[in-house]
Amino acid sequence: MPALIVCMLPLTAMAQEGVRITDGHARGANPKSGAAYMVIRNDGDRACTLSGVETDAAARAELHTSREENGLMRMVRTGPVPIPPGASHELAPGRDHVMLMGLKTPLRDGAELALTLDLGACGRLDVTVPVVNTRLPARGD
Ligand SMILES: [Cu+2]
Repeated sequence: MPALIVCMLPLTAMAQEGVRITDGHARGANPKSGAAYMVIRNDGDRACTLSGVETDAAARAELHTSREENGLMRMVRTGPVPIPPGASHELAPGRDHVMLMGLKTPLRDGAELALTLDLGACGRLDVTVPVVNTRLPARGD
């Protein structure tokens, strides 16, 4: 029996080696949409590329960035985002973020949001972030 477990573990363990997230949180903008934020740190020796995000919690999850145009904050799709070894990339209000569209249920404080990050050559990373609606940003999404 122990041999079987040893054989199965590396598949998932290797995909995530050296990559971790900190400061993850999410909040709703309205009942149908919201955003998720986190710092993705690459402590491995492989070049990672944040290429996409998936979730069962919403119809769509996209990588967005916020930028100012003519005095207005606008959101546009972004990515893929390179995260070289030793680097980190911040998804934060008013900057890059995971946009959630078509939420199946509104994001309520205390709930947890499960996401899968597609990190290119670094594989896929399952993360869970808490919903904190009161953590309001300065501007944008
Ligand atoms: Cu957005």
